[in-house]
Amino acid sequence: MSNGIRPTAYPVTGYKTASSQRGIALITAVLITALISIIAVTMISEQQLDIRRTGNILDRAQALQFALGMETIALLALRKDAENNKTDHRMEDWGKPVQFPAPDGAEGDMISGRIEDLQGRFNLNNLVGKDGIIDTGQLQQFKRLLIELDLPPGLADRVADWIDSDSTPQGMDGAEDGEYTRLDPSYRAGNTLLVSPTELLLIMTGEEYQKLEKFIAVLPGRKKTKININTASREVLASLDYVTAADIDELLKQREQLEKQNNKGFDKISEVFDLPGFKTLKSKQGKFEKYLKDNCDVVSNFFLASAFAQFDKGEVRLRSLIQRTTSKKKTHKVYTVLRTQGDY
Ligand SMILES: [Ca+2]
Ligand SMILES: [Ca+2]
Repeated sequence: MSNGIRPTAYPVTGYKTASSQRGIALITAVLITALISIIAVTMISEQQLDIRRTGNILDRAQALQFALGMETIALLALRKDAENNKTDHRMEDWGKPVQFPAPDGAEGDMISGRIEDLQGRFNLNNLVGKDGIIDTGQLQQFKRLLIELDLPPGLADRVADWIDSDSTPQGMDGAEDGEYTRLDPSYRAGNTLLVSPTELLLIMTGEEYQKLEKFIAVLPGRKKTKININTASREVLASLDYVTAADIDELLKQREQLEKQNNKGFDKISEVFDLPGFKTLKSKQGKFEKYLKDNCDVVSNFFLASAFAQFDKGEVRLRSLIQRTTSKKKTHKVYTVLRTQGDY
């Protein structure tokens, strides 16, 4: 019986071996196919990621070119303005925001831009004179501006100390290296002109900075700049010496009337003396006329152009500090002093 089983048993075993080998081969083939598929899918998705990344870079590069184009439009607008008139006010073409669709962009892609007069703000670099010493008149004016904005006036001493050349704290509230080197991480005072208003974040709190930033500028050069009474805010005008809140109300009322009825601002600083409050100041305060002429003007040389461009997935926010120098021979120069992406 057993002999009868054996012969049949061998071929069965032999058949089983061949079949399992084929099975292993099949599984191996399936595994290799699966592995190749996984590799292929990974490669494709990585490639797609690369394509998307490159696309984003290209979109951003395109958006930057649009923003730079917007800056050029600002330069041209300011040059044209200098050719046409000798004053700067809020009704002029350069002050009007512009916006148009991005050429060849996706639906809704926009390029927009606006120009602000930086001489409508208080120039922090005025706090220190050419000799590196604090200008007390400017320091007092900045203190008045801080009070207008419900900020501690002592901040003015700290900012002046940051810019002045010595290392002696100004008054009770000043701060020099001694205070900043005790911090962790420690740093030193700038002891030179400010380049960006954001440097104030090293001097004051973020909250204080946010309250102040719209009213201040940091303009290049040691030459004292004047405030343009045609573009300055109420707060900045109220920081001037001698004037009362009622005087500023009068000035703003007159300015608004000129803007609405005549589409212009004050043509000359002396026009302000015709206003009753200012006429009184002029007659009673001997130094007032000179003070106003030394500190204020109706024309500006420094502007901030802000551009925003969106092109598909690329977005660029560009801020350019523009300087304009005018001459009687009509060879006006308008150029970009500083360009930053993000905050001014
Ligand atoms: Ca003008
Ligand atoms: Ca100092």
